[in-house]
Amino acid sequence: MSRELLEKITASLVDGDPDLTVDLTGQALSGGVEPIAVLNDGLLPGMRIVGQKFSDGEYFLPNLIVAAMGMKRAMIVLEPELRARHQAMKVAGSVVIGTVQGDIHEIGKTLVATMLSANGFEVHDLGVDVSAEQFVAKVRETGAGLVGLSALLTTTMTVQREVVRALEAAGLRGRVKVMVGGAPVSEQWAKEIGADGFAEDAVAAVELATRLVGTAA
Ligand code: HCB
Repeated sequence: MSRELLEKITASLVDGDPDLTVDLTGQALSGGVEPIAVLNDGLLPGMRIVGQKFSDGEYFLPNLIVAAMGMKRAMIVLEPELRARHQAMKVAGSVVIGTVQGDIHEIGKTLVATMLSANGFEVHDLGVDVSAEQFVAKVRETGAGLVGLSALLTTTMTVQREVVRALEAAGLRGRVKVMVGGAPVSEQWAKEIGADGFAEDAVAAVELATRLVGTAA
C-alpha cells in the first residue's frame, strides 16, 4: 500500500501535477509512511526522472519548473515532520547562490537553487542584485563549499569575475568552488575568469555541484 502511494508521488512529479504531489505527500504522512521514505522513495526518484527526461530532450523548461514547484511545495509539508524525527535530509553540500550586482533576473537562479535543494544541497539564496562583498560575507558566515553566480546581462557578467577576485582577496578561494551560469555565460567565460565550472541549466548545475563539492545525496 505504502509502496503504491510512493510510486504515485513519483508519478505525480513526473506528470507535473503539484497539487496531487502535495495531496499524496499529506496522505502518505497521515497513513504512517516515514517522512524520510516519502522523500527518498517518492519525491527524489521523481525529480531524477524529470531531470533525465530534460537532459534527453523529452521534457522542456516548463516541465522542470512545474516539477520543481511540486517538490518545493511537498517539502513545505515534509520538512517539519523530518525535523521532528531528526531525519533531516542528508546534506550533499552547502551552496551560496545569487544573481550578481546590477542584475535582477531571478527565474533561472531560483530554479537552480530549488533543484540543488531538491537534490540534498543546503542552499543559501541571496536573491538578486548581490554584491561581491555580500557573497564573501555569506561564504564566511556559512562555511559553504560552493558559490553559484547567475548573470543574464552582458553588462553584469563581469561582476562574476569581481566575485571570484573578492573571494581570492578574502583568502577564501582555496576552500570554495565557483560555478557560473546565465544566458550570456559560457564554459570559455568560466575559464577566463578563473571559475571552477559553467552550467547551462539547472540539471547541469546539480551535476556540476555534485562533481565539485557533492558527497552523493
Ligand atoms: Co531581461 N533581458 N532585461 N528581463 N530577460 C534578457 C536576459 C535579454 C537576453 C533579452 C534580449 O534582449 N534578448 C536581455 C539581455 C541582453 C544582454 O545583456 N545581452 C535582457 C535585458 C536587456 C533586460 C533589461 C536591461 C531590459 C530593460 O530594462 N531595458 C532589464 C534588466 C534589468 C536588470 O537586471 N538590471 C531586464 C529585465 C527583465 C525582466 C524584469 C522583465 C524579466 C526578469 C524577471 C525575473 O527574473 N523576475 C526579464 C526576463 C524574463 C528576460 C528573459 C526573457 C528570460 C530570462 C529567463 O528567466 N530565462 C531574457 C531572455 C533570455 O534569457 N533569452 C531577457 C529562463 C531561465 C530559466 O533561464 O538562463 O535565466 P536562465 O537560467 C538557466 C541557466 O542560465 C542556468 O540554469 C538556469 C535554469 O535552467 N543558470 C545557472 C542560471 N544561473 C545560473 C547560475 C549557476 O551557478 C549555474 C547555472
